[in-house]
Amino acid sequence: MASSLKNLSDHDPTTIPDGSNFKIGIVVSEWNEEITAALLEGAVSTLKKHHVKENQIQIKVVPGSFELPYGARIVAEQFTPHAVICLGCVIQGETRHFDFICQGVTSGITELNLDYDIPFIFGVLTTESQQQALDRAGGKYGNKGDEAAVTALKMAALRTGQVQ
Ligand code: DLZ
Repeated sequence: MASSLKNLSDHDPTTIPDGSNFKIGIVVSEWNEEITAALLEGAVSTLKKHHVKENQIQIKVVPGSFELPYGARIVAEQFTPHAVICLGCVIQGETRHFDFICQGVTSGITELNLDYDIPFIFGVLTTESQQQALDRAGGKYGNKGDEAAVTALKMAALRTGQVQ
């Protein structure tokens, strides 16, 4: 059966801005590390593919997705990047903790976007199972880390007036 789900890594390379002159911050959470490490790998390799050099990427690690907004603020203030990518993975458990973490990280990242003149990218998987997360972290639906990196480059270009 054909799936209507988008592969998160499918992009037209001609529409992706060159990253040579961008500094990109990444904040990644330790919870569900198997998944978040794959998101990080996807994000970094996509940035490098589009000419962001290693010394133009700053990576900070936080304990859980709930801490991503604070970590992103620290990266924004200390590294003055053109964009900050937030990577995490929240998997539904038996309690409502999932809802509160998702709500906290979503509104936290939204507020950062409005408070700073820097785009903060939402690269957080919110899934019902570990398998759904694996499918989106280098599995059959691509890698949300790639997608977040492409979004960061597009938003950095928008911010600096380089939009095609
Ligand atoms: C506590 C918790 C739980 C239950 N689940 C997740 C999760 O699936 N993904 C995630 O990134 N973090 C989880 N956390 C940790 C919270 O994000 C946070 O680190 C703690 O509540 C401490 O503030």
